[in-house]
Amino acid sequence: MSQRRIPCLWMRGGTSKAACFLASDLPADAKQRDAVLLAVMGSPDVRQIDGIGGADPLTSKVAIIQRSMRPDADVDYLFAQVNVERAVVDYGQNCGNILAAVGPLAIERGLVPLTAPVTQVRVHMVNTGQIAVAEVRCSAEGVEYGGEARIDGVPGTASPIILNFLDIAGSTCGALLPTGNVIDRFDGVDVTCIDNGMPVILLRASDLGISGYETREQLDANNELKQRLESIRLQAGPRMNLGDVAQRSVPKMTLIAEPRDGGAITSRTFIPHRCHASIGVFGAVSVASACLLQGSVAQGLAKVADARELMVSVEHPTGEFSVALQRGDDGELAGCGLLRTARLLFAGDVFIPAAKE
Ligand code: NQM
Repeated sequence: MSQRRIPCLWMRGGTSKAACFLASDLPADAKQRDAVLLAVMGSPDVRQIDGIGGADPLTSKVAIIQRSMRPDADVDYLFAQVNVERAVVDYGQNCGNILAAVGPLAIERGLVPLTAPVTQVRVHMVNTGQIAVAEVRCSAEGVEYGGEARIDGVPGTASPIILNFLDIAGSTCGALLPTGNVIDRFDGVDVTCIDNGMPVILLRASDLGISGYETREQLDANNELKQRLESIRLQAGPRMNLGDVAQRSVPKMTLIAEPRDGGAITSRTFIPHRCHASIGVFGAVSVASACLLQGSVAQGLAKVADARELMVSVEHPTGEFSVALQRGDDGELAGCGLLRTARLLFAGDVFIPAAKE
């Protein structure tokens, strides 16, 4: 049987990797598009052996872009999380790591005119409806990928990409505190449910009988812990306005403990069934935001300054993630920004069996 070829860029964005497409190169019909994306990644299969996915949720991602019709945006970015083990493609979450690749991607694909030394790309994040502004370093020849910026979870250095977010509170759940409470209790465990760019449930690691400093591998091997987290997640999902979350990749589950490397808080995040090697971008923003909330489960553990402009460093299994937060006149969260890097890894065509369309 013949195969079909689809133009594709394979990119690292922050600490994740994605297959990146122009919307016009994929089927317009959602069901057909999902079948194509599953075939591209090689899902469902724990090894994704018949596709280009890396057998890990962090490398089984897709970015789909097109020129935006919105006056306040240059490109539309639709993120898809392709499940590794199940034939599920989830559009119900955003991904801030892959967002870091979207600015360079839009320039590579000619959707945004190149300006040196910095090209600003206004990205409409279709999954959640907000705008992010990316600053991408460029020369007259194109995107500058090399540079001196370092992010934990990625070896070496690369060109800095600055991401600024305007209004991401309640991105998916409709409110920063979707249950209306700063603390809820499920299965006898106190949690804080928050959405500042990503629906996240924070829990104190000690309340679940662990330290919060375990490795990703230790936590992934702890089936009893994973069952307890899933039970809480399934109960909290509907209360966070997410409906039945059994098949969804949100909310994420973040176990927190006191910082021990000079940061504001220590985190271990399940996304939602496997432990993250570091932490997601919007996941980190939501965790950092919870550290500022009076009465959240982070209170008493988090070490944060009482300032209008502050950096909140979220420690994770492979380092830390710094989130710049601003408070408005009323003391409420007013904006945030952060630094990522990205790299174009491969440009070409990805092949899928013709029958998968
Ligand atoms: O939270 C993983 C990642 C992500 C998502 C996840 C992300 C974010 O590390 O914005 O970046 O939480 O599923 O790429």
